[in-house]
Amino acid sequence: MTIYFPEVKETVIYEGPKSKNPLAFRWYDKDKMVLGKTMEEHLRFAVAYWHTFKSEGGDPFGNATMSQAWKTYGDPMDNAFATCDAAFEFFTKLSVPFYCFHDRDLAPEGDTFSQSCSNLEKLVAHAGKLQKQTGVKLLWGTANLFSHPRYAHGAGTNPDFHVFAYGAAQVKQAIAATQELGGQNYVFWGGREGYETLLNTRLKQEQDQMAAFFHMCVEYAQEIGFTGQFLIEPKPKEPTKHQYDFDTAAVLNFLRAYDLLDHFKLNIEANHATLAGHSFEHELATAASAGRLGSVDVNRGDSLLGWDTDQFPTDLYSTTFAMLEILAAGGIGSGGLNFDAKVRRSSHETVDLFHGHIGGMDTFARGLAIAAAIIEDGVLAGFREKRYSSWNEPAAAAVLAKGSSLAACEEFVLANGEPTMKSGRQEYLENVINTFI
Ligand code: XUL
Ligand code: CO
Repeated sequence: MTIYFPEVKETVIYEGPKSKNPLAFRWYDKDKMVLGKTMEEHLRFAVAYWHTFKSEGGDPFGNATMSQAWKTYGDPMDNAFATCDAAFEFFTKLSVPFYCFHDRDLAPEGDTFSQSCSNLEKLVAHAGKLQKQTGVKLLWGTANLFSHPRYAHGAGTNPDFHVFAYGAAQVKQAIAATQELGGQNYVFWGGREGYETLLNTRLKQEQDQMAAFFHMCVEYAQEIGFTGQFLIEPKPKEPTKHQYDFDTAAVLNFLRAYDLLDHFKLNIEANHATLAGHSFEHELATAASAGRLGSVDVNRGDSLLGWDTDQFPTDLYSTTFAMLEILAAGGIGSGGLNFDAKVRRSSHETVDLFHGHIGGMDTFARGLAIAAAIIEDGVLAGFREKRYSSWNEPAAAAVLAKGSSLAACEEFVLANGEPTMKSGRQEYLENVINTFI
C-alpha cells in the first residue's frame, strides 16, 4: 500500500504544553474529562476532504503549488481512489474521529449523470471499507452544486427548471451516499443560490423554488429513512454577490416562513460570520437561541482581507468565545467542529496539512478548557444573573408571560419614577476573561 505521509511515522499524540514536537498535541488530550465529557466528545473534530486533499494551491494570479502524489495518477478515477486512501491515512495519523465531503470531492463528475452516479457509488463503497477498517466516521456529506458551469445561475434557485431538476437529482444521490456511509448530518450550502443583479431576477420566485427544493429533500430523507440532521450553512456572499442564506437570522426567517424550521439546523462557519459583519460567537448564539445550532465549520478570516480566506483557527479569544456559546447551548449534539480551512498556497508540503490541523485542534481544545474554567467559576453567569434580576419582579415577569400591557408599564413608571443607571462593566468583564486566558 502506498504511504502518502511518510514524514509522519506515528499517530499524532498528546505530549503536553511543554512539548517541542511540531507533530504532537499540546492541548488536545482527547481522553481528558472536561465538564463531564472527554475532549473528543465535546469537540468532535472533522477534516474537510475538499481543502485538505483536493486543494491545489492555485489562485487567480498563479498556478497550482500542491501536487501531492495522490493527485498524479492521470486517470480521474485512479486519482479518486488514491485520494481516498491518502485521506484515511491522514485521518488515522491525525487521530481525528470524523470527516466531511462533497460528492464531487470523493468522485469525479462523469460524462453523463449516470456515469457521475456510478463513479460516486464506487468511491462510496471504497470509503465505506476504509471507515470500517479505521473507525473514522462521516460527520456530514453534501453535494457540490456550485463548481460545474451548469450551476452558474444556481441550482435550487435556477431560472431554468432543467438545471433545478439536475441539482435535485444530484442531491438525491448525495443524501443516499451520506446515508450509506452513516453520515450523522447532511449540509446545504447555497454558494450560488443568490443573484448578481435584480435586473434579471425574480427574488420571490427563487426563494419559493429553494423552499420547494428543501421540502423535497425532507420528504426524500423520510422516504429512505435517513435520520441524519439537515443543516443549512449561511454565507452572505462569494461566489455570488448576494446569497439568500446571508446569515443565521436570514436563514431562520426563511425556514420559519416556509415551514421548514423543524427539519433544519444551522452549520455556522467562522469566516462566513465575519463576512456577514458579525462575530463568530454572535452567529453561534443566534442559532442556539432558536435551538437550531447544529454544527460548526471552524476556520478564520483575515481582518485585512474581505474574502473567505479559510485559514486554520489559531485565535484563542475566538475559540474561547465560541466554546462558551457551544457549551451554553448544551454542546454540539450530532454536529462537530469541521476544519473548513486550508493551508496557504505557499505551504505546499504534505506536512503543512498536519501543522494546520494540529494547531486548530489545540486552539479549540484550549478554548474548551478556558471556557469550561469560566463556566465553573460562575463569574459571567453570576454577573448576568444580577444584571437581569429586575425581570424576576412580578410586574416584569408578567410581561414575559404575556400577561401585561402598556398601561401596566405606565402604572409601574408612575409608581417607581426614573430608573437608576447601571454599568454594563464591559471592561471589567474583558479583564476577567484575560485572567482565564
Ligand atoms: C464555502 C464553504 C463550503 C461548505 C460546504 O465557503 O464553506 O465548503 O462548507 O459546501
Ligand atoms: Co463551510
